[in-house]
Amino acid sequence: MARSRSTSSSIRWRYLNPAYYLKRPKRLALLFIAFVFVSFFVWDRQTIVLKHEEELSMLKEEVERLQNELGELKHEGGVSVKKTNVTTKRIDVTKAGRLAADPIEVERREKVKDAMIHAWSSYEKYAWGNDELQPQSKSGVDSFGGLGATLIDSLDTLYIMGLDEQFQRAREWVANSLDFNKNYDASVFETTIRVVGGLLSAYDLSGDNMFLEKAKDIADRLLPAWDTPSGIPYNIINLAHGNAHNPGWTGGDSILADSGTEQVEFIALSQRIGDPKYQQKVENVISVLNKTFPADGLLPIYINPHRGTTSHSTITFGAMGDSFYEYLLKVWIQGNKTAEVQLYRDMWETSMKGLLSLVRKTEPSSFTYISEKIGNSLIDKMDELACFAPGMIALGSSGYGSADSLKFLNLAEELAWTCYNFYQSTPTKLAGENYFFHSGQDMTVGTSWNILRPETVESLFYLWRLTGNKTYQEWGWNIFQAFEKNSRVESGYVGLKDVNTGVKDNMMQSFFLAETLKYLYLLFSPPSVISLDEWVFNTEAHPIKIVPRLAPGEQRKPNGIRVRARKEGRFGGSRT
Ligand code: DMJ
Repeated sequence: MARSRSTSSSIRWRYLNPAYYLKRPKRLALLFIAFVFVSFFVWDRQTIVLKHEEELSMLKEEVERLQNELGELKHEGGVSVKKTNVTTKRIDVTKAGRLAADPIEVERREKVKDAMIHAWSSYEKYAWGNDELQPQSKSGVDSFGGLGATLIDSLDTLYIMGLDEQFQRAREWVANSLDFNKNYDASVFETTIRVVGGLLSAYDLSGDNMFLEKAKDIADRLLPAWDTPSGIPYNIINLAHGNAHNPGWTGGDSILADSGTEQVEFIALSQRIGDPKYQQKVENVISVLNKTFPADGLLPIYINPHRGTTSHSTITFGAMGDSFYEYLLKVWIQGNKTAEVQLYRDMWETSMKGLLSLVRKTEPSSFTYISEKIGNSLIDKMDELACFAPGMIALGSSGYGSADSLKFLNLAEELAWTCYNFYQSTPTKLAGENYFFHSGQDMTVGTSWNILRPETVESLFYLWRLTGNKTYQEWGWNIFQAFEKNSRVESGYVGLKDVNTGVKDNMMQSFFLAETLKYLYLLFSPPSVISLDEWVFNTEAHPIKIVPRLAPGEQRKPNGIRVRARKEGRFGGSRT
């Protein structure tokens, strides 16, 4: 009996013995086919489930959008302040984050978020409502007229990182305490990129109309700056009284970057509130500059606001020139790359030809850099500020045909390597403010401070997004660690007076929270978090949603519906 039980059990187990199948190839084949079939079935089910989940979440978004449009239709007629449920049109930036599986990316992203929490809570504790925090003296300072620059600059970073409580506290301050009626001579450029840009971005992300109302308020106070004989704006304006002028040290001239870096914000504002006047003012600047645009697309940094022409001065992709070139490209992207904005792309491509004429290589290590120019002479100097250029060039490269596209992407990668070495070449591994290039010595630091600037990590972010090369994440991580080591103090983050000695200063620049930490966070986030197909970053790293551009003579009402404008003409004014 015992023997027969063991025999029947061994008969049952023989199916698990590989030798059984080796002797029976037909059964082996059948087994294999069954295995393939079952695997395919399981894989297919999973794919269908995932697809359905995706569709469901898209449908939910669509329902939210439609509910929001319905709400706005009920409130049609101006940008009236209404109690907006910030979740109605809320962009779910973290949903895409669930796709991130790489544990190193997740860990690094969390470390950057910790840095933001440290910077923000120090600001909240010691400088709430002030423009910037002085971490060493644990006090606030109003470097921009008392507009809460750090707070406004931080809104979208807090939002993107999912720091909801902090975002809500900041939102309440903007709603209840932010007052623009200040007898203060403000920089039109700084106020636009930080305050108008920060508020618009907070609006685009949260759907909270209060932010749009505030953006309109400050933009209205800046607008008289464009009332000059040429339309090139004065760079300083009194926020309470509206009288505008240029700084004395420019000899009465306007600065190129200060005059040509308001287009993204003012176009976005016009689109959102349905009033073309902001867009007209800033687009007219480009029309005026285009009338005398040189063949190499390189403009000196000073412009006469009466004649609308440039004065003899430095040509640079660094301080005072930089973001003029950046916005030519970004308005083209913001305008959906349509014929309406082709002029911007054409001007940008012309400027890129000029940029190529400034490109040189160091000896002995062959680092590629962008020199500056005065008259016909090239100056072997590059600002860290010009390290935004690799990102810009990479971003614009896909608009060329394949050969040029590759050429410009290569150039962007070479320049990024140089900028990364601005950091790696110092004892603190943080970059100085500018570099000089002497034959045989590669690069030497000129002005040796570091004020927590973002440009290099900005470019690493774009290059990682556009090439998928993880090397850029490694470089960004190394730079982040150098900030942690040298700049983190008990009450926030400070700059360095000297990148050679590591001696600290006493200022946490608002762009550290707006830009440096945001770009680092996004460097370790999936590309779908603030997708470059849907958003364009202003020069202060505030993401602005790309929406269909208005055709000539069209206005967009607050509900998004496009209508013919009453009497306004072409937004581009006298564009040629
Ligand atoms: C920021 O305010 C902006 O990025 C601007 O375009 C240049 N300077 C700072 C950061 O360095």
